[in-house]
Amino acid sequence: IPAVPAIDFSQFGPVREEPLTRLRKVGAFNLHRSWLNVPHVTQFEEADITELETFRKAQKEKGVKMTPLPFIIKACVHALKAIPQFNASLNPTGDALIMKDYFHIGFAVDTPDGLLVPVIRDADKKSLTQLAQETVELAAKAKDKKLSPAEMQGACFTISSLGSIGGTAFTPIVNTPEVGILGVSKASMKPVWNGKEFMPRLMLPLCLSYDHRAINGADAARFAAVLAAALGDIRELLL
Ligand code: CAO
Repeated sequence: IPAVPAIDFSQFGPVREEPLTRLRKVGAFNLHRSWLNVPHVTQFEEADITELETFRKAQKEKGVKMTPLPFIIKACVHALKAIPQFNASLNPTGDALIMKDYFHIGFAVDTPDGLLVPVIRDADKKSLTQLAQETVELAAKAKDKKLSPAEMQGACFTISSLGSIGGTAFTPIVNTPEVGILGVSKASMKPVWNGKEFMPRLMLPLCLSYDHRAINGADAARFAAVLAAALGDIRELLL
């Protein structure tokens, strides 16, 4: 790769040098490695979460703190079961897929020192309430630098939710050796045509990046559609 030339920025104005934390250095290395190794494609989708939001708010009124994240984790498990190519890793020689029969889901947590990705083990065996509690506990541990190495290993698929901050879409980088990552942006009210009229619906932007060596575009479009359908009608998750 052509090197970026070193520049003395002080010739343009005052500067300060701030060393990167160890975590940010490790993160930068992993992101760069993935960016260089993986042919990335990002599939965009929108989920109508109007009904989900009504249910979530009702739970909140009963005292259960629940953001959209536990619903998204459940929907991802549902989609991984429906399209198992996403629950896989390429073997080291790149000529076979290692299919996984477990469902561990990582989620990105923004901490002052950098990005951490704690992992919810066996997310398929956990209720929404358990997932809600566990995400809150793991995010708090990440922010307090108390995650053990085991709590950051073994993910099948990662979720990066920037929805509480904003944005309409972004293109997340796959957390190799996983083959897919779901970016979630901020839900917003939009006029949606129901065949007769425009209705105000709460729409959640989904951005699914994937390793195009392991997954073809049609499967990615199916995965995103399954996710959107499950978030649009959470009864799908009972099937
Ligand atoms: N759209 C609209 N609102 C959303 C939303 C979305 N997609 N996602 C969350 N919100 C709301 C929540 O519902 C909550 O509001 P209420 O209290 O009214 O319910 C509020 O935003 C704050 O949510 P939160 O941030 O406390 O919780 P979370 O479960 O959404 O996220 C965590 C937890 C750990 C994922 C988040 O704190 C975080 O660190 N996100 C950053 C991840 C990141 O940096 N990714 C980039 C990786 S690539 O560089």
